[in-house]
Order: sequence, then structure tokens, then C-alpha cells
Amino acid sequence: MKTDLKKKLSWLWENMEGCRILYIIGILGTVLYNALQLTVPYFSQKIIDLFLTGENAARNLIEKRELFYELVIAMVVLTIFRTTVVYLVCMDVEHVSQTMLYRIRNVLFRKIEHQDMNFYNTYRTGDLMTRVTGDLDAVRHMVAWVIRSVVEAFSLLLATAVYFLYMDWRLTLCMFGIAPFMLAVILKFRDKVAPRHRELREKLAQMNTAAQENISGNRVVKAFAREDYEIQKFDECNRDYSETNKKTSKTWLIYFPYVETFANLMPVLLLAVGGLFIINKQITMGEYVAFSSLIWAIQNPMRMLGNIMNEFQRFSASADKVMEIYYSEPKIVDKEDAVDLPGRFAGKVEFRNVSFKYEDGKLPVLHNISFVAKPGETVAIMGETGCGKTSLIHLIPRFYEPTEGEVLIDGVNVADMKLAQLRKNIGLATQDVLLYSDTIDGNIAYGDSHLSQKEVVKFAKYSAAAQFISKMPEGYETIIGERGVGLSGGQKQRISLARALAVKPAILILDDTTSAVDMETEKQIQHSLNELDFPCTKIIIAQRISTTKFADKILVIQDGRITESGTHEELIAKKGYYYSLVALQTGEEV
Ligand code: DUT
Ligand code: MG
Repeated sequence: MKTDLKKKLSWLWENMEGCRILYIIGILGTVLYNALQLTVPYFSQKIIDLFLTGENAARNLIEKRELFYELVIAMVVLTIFRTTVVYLVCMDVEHVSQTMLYRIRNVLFRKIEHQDMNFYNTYRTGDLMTRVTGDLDAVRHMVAWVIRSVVEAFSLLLATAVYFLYMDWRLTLCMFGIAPFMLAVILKFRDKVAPRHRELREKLAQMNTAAQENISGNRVVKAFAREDYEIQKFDECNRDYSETNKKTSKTWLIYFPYVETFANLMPVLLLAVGGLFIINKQITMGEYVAFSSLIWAIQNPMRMLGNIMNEFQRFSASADKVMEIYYSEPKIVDKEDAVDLPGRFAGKVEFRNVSFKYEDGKLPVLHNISFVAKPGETVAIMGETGCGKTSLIHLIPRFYEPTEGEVLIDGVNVADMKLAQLRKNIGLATQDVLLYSDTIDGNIAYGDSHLSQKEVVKFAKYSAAAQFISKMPEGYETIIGERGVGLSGGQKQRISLARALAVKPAILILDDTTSAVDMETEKQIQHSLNELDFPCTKIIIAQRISTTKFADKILVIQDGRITESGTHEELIAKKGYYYSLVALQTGEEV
């Protein structure tokens, strides 16, 4: 998304709400302290002309000594005043920019949190991280530094120009004759450097993604002894970034000599033309000194412009990325006329002719799926890997929407429900378990932070986790790592199951949740799932016959279609896929 600068700036303004007056004060303060820069040369000029080189200098020094002191004191006082203004402006602008940053960062986080599954499939974590860190900082820099620098450059330039004109307009015109050339150079530079900044931004995101994936995937790297390979890959990203950085600087360096030459021509011009003006008595010595001591006030803004352009382009590239997330909207949201269902669901789940295709996928994943799970029933879903089981159950909490057909709970289409109410009624243990860096207790009570310790233990017992937890050094207070490092696969699965049960859902969905636990433990879990002390419809994806055997209904999915459905006995009698699976598994087990 590329938005023009005006839009970006008005977006900044929008986010400065509450601090706008402070920011304007900061900007006015910037103008003030830059105008105050002129006071020293002004008073110097007066002192020189009145007391040093003017016609009556010697007499003035005796007769108007008071004035001399007053001028010197005024210079000192104004300098102190100016420093104070600079200090206050810096504090003020820092406050505004940090407040704005805080607000935008929170909005971004909220946006990211509320996104659909599709969003997470599209954006890489490293890229998103870059947006909420580096890119946001570039945005803050714009408010705290770039805009102020522009104001500083222009107010200084303007104040100096006015002062110069007041002293002698002819000499002023000569001095400013160089300005159009400089401007031309800088504008040309801007066009060259803009694409570099967009490239730079991409490279940074790539590097961050490489780092992030390596850190979170370190176990895979180690298992395959691919450290050197990954180091080399990172090195490439790093070099790419560094080279692009250098290229960006070089772009500026091409233009730098021109800008410098023009800037340095000014004192030469002043010496030549100003000298002539003095000889012709068109200006006084004091005025010449004032011109000369203020020439930096024209040179500096011109030199700074290049840098400011650079920062503008950096801001522009980053703001594009930040605003893309800032204005992003999830597609799956509550409908305006969503049905209000505040109570607990009975738990009837129905699929009616559901077909589904991923947005980025070419082929449909599910075809014409229809089945009903009555309240309290257990429905088992089986099928070979990749047949669409996970995709199917993801339609129940409305992570995705069916391309055709509808998913109903208690007779209401999930698309017509409020997402929060729908999901509150569902307990889901996903296929790849992710536990938070928190205590075991905190992880189990994740969905309901008011859960009592007693209940946490109860759910741990249901999921056959209580035993191993009690053996841990700090029991339920043991902190488990980012991804539950320090726990076995089966242990993680059991905590994830306890977490799903702990919300006492009307509908419990287990996606291969017992695949990593042993048969004995699985049996225990089976048993407790039948003994739950709250009514609950269970939809269980499993590979083992031992799990599916006691289900009220078994669905066999092949290539996204339900090919067999019925009870264990019915399916065995059918002598189809399920039967061959039973033969295979019991044959192995015996
Ligand atoms: N698929 C996508 N995008 C996704 C997830 C899956 O295109 O974000 C594809 C891959 C696969 C099909 O959908 O061809 C079904 O995937 P699903 O994860 O539903 O398969 P599964 O039955 O759960 O397989 P497994 O037993 O391996 O978990
Ligand atoms: Mg799956």
C-alpha cells in the first residue's frame, strides 16, 4: 500500500489527538529559538558599528558605555533564554512523539490480535515485528525530529533572509542566487533515494524474519546440524541489508559534492561582493560581520535538506508498512445483525453441504460435508494426513468461512453468531501445541483466569496430567518455557487438553490431542472425557481405533469427502477403509 505524503501526515495528526496543542507549541518554540539565533549577530553588529569601527566609536565608548553594557547583558540573557526554549521544546516534542507511538503501537497490536487466520498465513512474524518496532520508530522520528528540522531549517532561512533584506537587499539577492541550483540538486536526489528506502525496509524485514525463524526453530537447526548453513543464510541477509544501506548512503554521496560546492561558494561570494559593497560604503563593517556570521544559517538548512529528504523517504517507506496494518480489517467479524446468544450452547453441531477452499489454495479442501453431532455426543473424525480434518474443525469456531454450505450450532449459522460468544463455548486443543511462558497453572487457566486452584487440579486430572505435574519441582507453579520447553510432547498435549477443558466448553474439539501419549494414559483420558461434570459435545480427530471405537459416530474423510460414517460396528460391517484400518491397527497391537 502506497499512500501519499499528505495522507501519512494527516494520519500522524490524527494520532496526536490530545497532544496536538503541545505539538504546535513545540513547533512554535522551534520557530522562536531559531529566530533568537539572530539576536547574537544583531547585537554584535550594533556593538561593532557603535563601539569598534563606526565613525564615533571612540567617543561612543566613553559617552554611551551604559549602552555597551546593556547590549552585552542582553546578548547573554537572550542566549540563556534561547537555551531554555530549546530544552523545553525537546522535552515537549519527545513527550508528544512517545505518546503517539504508544497509541499507534497499541492500535497495531489490537489489529494484529483481531486478525483472521488468513492474515497469519500471509504475514511473516519477522515482518510484523519489524512493523511494530523499527518502522514505528521511523514514524516517531518523523514527529520528534524530521518535522522539527524542516521547521528549523525554514524558520532559520526565513529569519535570516528577512534580517539580510533589512540590512541590504542587493547583497541578499546575490547570496540567495545560489538557492535554486541547490534545490534542483536536492529534488533530483529525492527521486533517486526513495526506492532505496523501500528496498532497505524490505531487506530489514527479511533479516528480522531470518533471525526470528532461527531462534524459534533452533531445535530443527540443531537436529539437522545446519548451524553453518543458517549462519551463512543470515550472513547473506545481513550483507544484503548492509549493502543496501551503503548504496543508500552512496546515493547521497553522489549529490553531496554539488550541495557542498554551492554551500561553500556563499562565503566566497560574500567576500567578493560584500567587499565591494563595503568599499562603496553601501554596507557598514558591522553589517558585513553580521552577514558573515549568519551565513551558516543559510548554508546549514541547505545542507540539511538532503538529510531531511532522506528521513522523509525513510518515514514514507515505514509509514506505508505501519498504515497497512493500522487500517487492516479482519474479514471474519460479527455481522451487524448478529444473533445475541449470551447463554451456554446446548452443543448441537451441524455441517450442511459444506465445501471449503483456502484463499491462497488452488484446490478445494473439503467437498460437500454434511453431518450432525447431537448435544453430548462424541463424533470421531479419521482420515489420512492432509485429507482435511483440521480444516474441517477450524470451520466450527469460524477461523475460516466455508465457500459453500453452512455450519450450524444449535440450529444457528455460526456466521450469524457473535464471535466472542461462539468461541467462548468452544474448547479447542490444536494439533501443534503452543504453551505460554507462564506457570502450568497459568497455562491451564488461560481461558478463565478466575479458575480456582482446585479446579485447575481437577482438569489436570481429567487430562491425565496431574501425576506428572505433581512430580515437578514446583508443581503447578513450575514455569514452562516459550513453547513448553522442558516438557515432553505428550505432556504438552495433556496440558493443552486441560486448558481446553478448563473453559467447560459446550463443544470440545480435540485435534489429534492424544497422538503423543501412551495407550494407557490415553485410556485414562478417554475414561475421564466420558465422566466430565458438564455437558459437552466432543469432536475428536484421532488416528487410533482405541480412541474412536466408543464414539457415537465415526466420520472417515478421504480427499475432503466423507466416505464412511457410522458407529464402530457399522463401519466394520461395511468392510471399507475403516475396517482395513482396524485390521491394520489391531494386527499390529496384538
Ligand atoms: N492447507 C492449506 N492451507 C492451510 C492449511 C492446509 O492449503 O493453511 C491444505 C493442505 C492440505 C489440506 O489443506 O492439502 C488439508 O489440510 P489439513 O490440515 O486440514 O489436513 P489434516 O487432515 O488435518 O492433516 P493431518 O492429519 O496431517 O493433520
Ligand atoms: Mg490436522
